[in-house]
Amino acid sequence: MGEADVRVLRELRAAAGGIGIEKLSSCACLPVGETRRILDEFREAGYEIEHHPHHGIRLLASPDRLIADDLMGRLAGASLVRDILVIEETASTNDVAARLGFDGVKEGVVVFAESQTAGRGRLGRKWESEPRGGLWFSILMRPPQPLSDWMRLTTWAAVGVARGIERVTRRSASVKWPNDVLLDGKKVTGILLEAHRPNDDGFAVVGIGINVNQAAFPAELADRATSLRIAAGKRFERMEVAAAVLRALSACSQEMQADFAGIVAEAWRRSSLADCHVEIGMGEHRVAGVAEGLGPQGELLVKAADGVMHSISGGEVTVLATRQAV
Ligand code: BT5
Repeated sequence: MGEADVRVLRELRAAAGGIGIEKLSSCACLPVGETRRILDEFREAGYEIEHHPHHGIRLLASPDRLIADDLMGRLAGASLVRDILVIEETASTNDVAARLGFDGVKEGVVVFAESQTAGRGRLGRKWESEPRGGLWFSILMRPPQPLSDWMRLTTWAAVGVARGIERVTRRSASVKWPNDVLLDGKKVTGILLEAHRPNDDGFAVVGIGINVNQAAFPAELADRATSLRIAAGKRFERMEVAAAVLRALSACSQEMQADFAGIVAEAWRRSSLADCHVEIGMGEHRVAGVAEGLGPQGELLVKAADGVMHSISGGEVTVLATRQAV
């Protein structure tokens, strides 16, 4: 897909009610014949395009396939994203992004895969990545801040994804510390932050898995996982979800530079943990107490029964009792 194709798509989307071929061509700065040829190519590629005698040309649906140029064309102003790669199948998009990082590629590349054969969560856990069922992607970043600040990226990603999901579903999304986004109390997104420091010029890979159109999950996940489709009762165009999420992440990234405390405050407002009695497992180590807030880097503040405040930077949270029950 070239620049002209992206322009035609953009004009078609802007004119949702339909547009005549002459107007479409002039808006896209193309001769009419060239526009017609591009429209034919789109139809062959799976875009549903109607040519109505009164309304003119209308884009009815885009293919259920991620197309890098189409996605990029929907991201005007999203400064976070410099380039998009779409791979049909790979083991894990985090590995692909890490390879780019080791090769010295600049930050801002987003790697999507339609299918992951070894999608993973934290501690090597399996991440279910149904082919074309969701959005499986990784963002290559080179944060200028010291390594100790990089954990902020998980909070940033959780807030950005929650905002993007809300925008497309119109349902409120919560954040479960540290790396989950929930709809209706069930996990719809998992985030995997991996830091690489081959030398002083290190990089971070933020891996994000968003369940979009799955109708069901394997039995062991069925009561804990959800998709946008299950939560909202309809299918979503995955590129539209991807664009909304990347735009939200980009806006959040700018806010984060100026005011990370604001992002942390939003993560806490969205948190399903506020004032809950929780237990955090960190390997063999466990801390129990009341979740009282998030610290300046996004760490969870838990007040134990002996009054000691613990600041925890990662782990597995179990809610022992909700606010009402404490
Ligand atoms: C996570 O780990 O939630 C991070 C998941 C990150 C996935 C993305 S996809 C793109 C990129 N490439 C990768 O290889 N990974 C990233 P954690 O908090 O450890 O949660 C893992 C647990 O979530 C599993 O043990 C399951 O219980 C559950 N789970 C697995 N697949 C799921 C899914 N599709 N939806 C909801 N929950 C799932």
